Amino acid sequence: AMDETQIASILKSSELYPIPQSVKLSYGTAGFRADASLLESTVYRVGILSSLRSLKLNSSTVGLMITASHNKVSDNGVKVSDPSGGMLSQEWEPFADQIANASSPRELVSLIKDFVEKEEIAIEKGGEVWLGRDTRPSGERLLRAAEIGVRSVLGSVAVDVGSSKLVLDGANGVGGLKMEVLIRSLSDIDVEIRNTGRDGGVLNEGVGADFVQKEKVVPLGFGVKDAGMRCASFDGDADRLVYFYIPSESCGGDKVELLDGDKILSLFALFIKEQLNIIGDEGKKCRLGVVQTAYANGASTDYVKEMGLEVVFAKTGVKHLHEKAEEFDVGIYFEANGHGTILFAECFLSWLVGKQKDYSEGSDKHNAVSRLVALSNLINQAVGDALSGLLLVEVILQHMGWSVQKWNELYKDLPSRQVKVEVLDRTAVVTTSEETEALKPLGIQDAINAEIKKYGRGRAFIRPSGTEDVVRVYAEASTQEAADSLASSVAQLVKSFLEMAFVRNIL
Ligand code: G16
Repeated sequence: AMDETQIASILKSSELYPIPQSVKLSYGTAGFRADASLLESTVYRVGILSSLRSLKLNSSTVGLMITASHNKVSDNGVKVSDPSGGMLSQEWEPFADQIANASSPRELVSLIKDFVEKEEIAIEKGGEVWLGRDTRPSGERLLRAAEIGVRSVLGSVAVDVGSSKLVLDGANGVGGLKMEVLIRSLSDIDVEIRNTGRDGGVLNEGVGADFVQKEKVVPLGFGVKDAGMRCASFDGDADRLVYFYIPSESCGGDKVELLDGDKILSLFALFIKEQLNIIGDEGKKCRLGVVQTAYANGASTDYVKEMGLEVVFAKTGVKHLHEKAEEFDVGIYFEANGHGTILFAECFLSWLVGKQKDYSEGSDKHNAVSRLVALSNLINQAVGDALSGLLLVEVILQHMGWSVQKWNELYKDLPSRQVKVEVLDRTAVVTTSEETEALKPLGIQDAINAEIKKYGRGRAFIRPSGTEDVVRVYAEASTQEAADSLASSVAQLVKSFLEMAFVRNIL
């Protein structure tokens, strides 16, 4: 049966897709077909149906295809296929008709509720629906509606099996402009670039990777119309990269689901580890390691450790991470802010190239080795850059058949908060080499520790910025409210300890 949260989720998302007046739709010869402008609410509802169908069949994969086949381009349609690949069981067609024509969110929910009970569907397990579309211009918008429908059945995942469009925020900087040039020579990736600076937008103002990562809100030029889309942000000089998407439940709010440098690192680590596993015993000998900073979300560190990888910590600043990553055969480093890359040791790379000759072409091992060699050529091993990082994320997602949402599920970030404190003299703060503890001002670390103790999974540190006149505070805890409160009490400590230190200096 459906619980309150589930009901609320469908009620909320269905508000986004009101049914057009005076249309009567029926699941015909090949699903629903109509003028594309009438179909958003229908496709959204078929998304819900597809999740239920998957759940009914023990979470097997169900397909949802958006096409009006031979009909004119302004038409579109939606049909569902069962896990066998054949058409949706005809027994479900009457239910499809009923929900497609439900006149209000309440009626929709009540039809779904009755059906779930009648069919004895265990709705809490989570289903899986693969989405596809043809080349019709209305396809993308409808695919978004289908995705929202699928996910409004909580726990269900929608996998976009086409190479769907990426929307890039260029931070009104140099990266967006260069990306425009780069994508002209790429056929396998579809990118729409916004905030190129040409429309008068200001560099890094309300846009860009730093803004999105720190504030966790949508950059200018993005909004609820982009809900569910795979989006990415560069920073002003295009050496940072973060991904994000606007959750469908946001209904006009400005919050984003952020996939930061830690998530990018985790995706890269997973992919490389998989290739090494395919290579077998010899591959497993490779020393694959990860370098993070104190800013790394605790959940990401746990995730890579569980994968069996070695994790070391470095001081903020890519130059410090780079140095430590060089100690591995394959060293992946990323700052949470999206700065990072992957380094291949010379001798390991020549070993890989040698193996490429040993293994027979087309074999699994040959493919795995070739993927790693290609990766080493694609990624910028000098210091990393957002363009090559983005291309690598895109190929891995395509290789896995993953949506940005599926990628985001690798682990769930612990809630965190970063704030900066303007101080008279930031050099009064001196930290240990990994920046996790403050050595000066004397006594401040004990005071911070006492605050941390008050919170479940609490963690916090302070460090003087290396780029502006502030002291930075990072806090993490089991809820967002707790992380916010820990950050603000540590910020308060910074203020009072630094004022005292300043006064003492003058006296
Ligand atoms: C620079 C470094 C980054 C570092 C950041 C930290 O970023 O290149 O590796 O994470 O500074 O800044 P702060 O010390 O102020 O916290 P960017 O993007 O400004 O070159």
